[in-house]
Amino acid sequence: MTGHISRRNVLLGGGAIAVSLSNSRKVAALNRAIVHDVEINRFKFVPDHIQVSVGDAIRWTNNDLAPHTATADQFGWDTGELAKDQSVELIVTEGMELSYFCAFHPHMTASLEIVERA
Ligand SMILES: [Cu+2]
Repeated sequence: MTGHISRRNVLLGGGAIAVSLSNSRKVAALNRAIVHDVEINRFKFVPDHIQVSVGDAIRWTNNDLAPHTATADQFGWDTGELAKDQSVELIVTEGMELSYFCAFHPHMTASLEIVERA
């Protein structure tokens, strides 16, 4: 199963989904997908800007004692509350909002950039 995105904790549009493997094209896409890690350290998203491609996953991990979220500026997607040491993955979709913040600490901001896969 190496190369596959974890099916656990995958969020899309705020609801849990199972990654569909219903046809070989999707399987091929998933096999090339990358997981991008964003750590939350001392009330900052690290890194605060990442380049991703559609089909990739972004995994936020909260290393702080305080709870945090990664929430799109217009609320189009949201990790929900992350407690200390908790991680959540979200799949990158076309047209998803690119700027986000922490709903508990709005001064915490970060952004995504969607690029064609090399
Ligand atoms: Cu926060």
